[in-house]
Amino acid sequence: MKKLLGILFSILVIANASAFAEQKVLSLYGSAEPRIIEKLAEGFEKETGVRVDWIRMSSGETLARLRAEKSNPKADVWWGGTLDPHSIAALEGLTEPYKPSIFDELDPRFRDPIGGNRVIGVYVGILGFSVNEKLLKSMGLPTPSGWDDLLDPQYKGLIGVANPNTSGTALTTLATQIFLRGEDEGINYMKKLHKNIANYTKSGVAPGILAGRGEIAIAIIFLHDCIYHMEQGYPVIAVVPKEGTGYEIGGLNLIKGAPHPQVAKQFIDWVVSARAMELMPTVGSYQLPTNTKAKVPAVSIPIDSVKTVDYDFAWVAKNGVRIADRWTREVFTLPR
Ligand code: S7P
Repeated sequence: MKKLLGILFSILVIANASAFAEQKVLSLYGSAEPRIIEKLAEGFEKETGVRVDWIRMSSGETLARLRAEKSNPKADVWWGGTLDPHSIAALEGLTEPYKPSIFDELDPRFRDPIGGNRVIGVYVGILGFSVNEKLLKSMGLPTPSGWDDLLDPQYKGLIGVANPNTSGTALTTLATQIFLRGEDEGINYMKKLHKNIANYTKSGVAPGILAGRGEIAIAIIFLHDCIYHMEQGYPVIAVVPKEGTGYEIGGLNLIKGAPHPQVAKQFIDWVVSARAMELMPTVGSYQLPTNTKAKVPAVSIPIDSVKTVDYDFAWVAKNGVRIADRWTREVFTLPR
């Protein structure tokens, strides 16, 4: 009898242990397109059995959420979205440095942009214009080839970009003008551009959809999103601004006080692997992978083929909140 009870007890312990293992959960905030986050969540679940609960928010929105949850963090990892709001979060002590186990596989130019493994770089994307040429032609208007062209009054009400307070794409746009012209001239440029803006969206990619539908003619977005929209049949083309342009590094962060720190580190180690990065183009996500072993999608625009501004990620980490605030006070409030 004693023996039988012993066996029953062991069975119960094993059953409990496996039930516990099945319940492992990762809480993920993602700031790239939902289809990409979903694909990565599925991939991780398949390999590890860990359930991934994820939410998609724009980069600036996620930063605001982390600030609000500082004393009681709800999420473990923040993956994707532009680096700048990730870096601001790191400087504000909302995240923790973590060096992935396969750090050496990541491209040294992009893996640790602000130093100290405070934000890990997971992909690279080039900023530019998604242009609905058909619409412009029907209006007898030329295709713009650079930033200065966008200031021409002929494009009044035809240009879309997001709001830099919510969108990492838009903060990249603002910082790009500052790196091209200096801070005051960059703000002046944004004031002039403001006159031609149809509307400011919350999410960075939204103006691309509006251009695809012909609701506006020119969207300032990342060009990998434009390439995806072209594949979806929208009549848009990708334009790299001739004066030079900005670029993003996609961010990856371990959230300070993460409820599931071990699983969080396991996810971070996995999501920087070549096999995880190669999942992205399977759902039309054509950023350049930072893992040097990952295949680069054939349709992606190589960063070395583009004239880029000297984008200082450490500077934006320190000044991003201030310049977005300046934009709100000095640009957004102006009449159009
Ligand atoms: O997923 C595509 C992508 O362009 O979206 C991110 C972008 O920042 C969108 O978020 P925001 O709304 O914050 O602008 C990019 O990181 C990513 O490449």
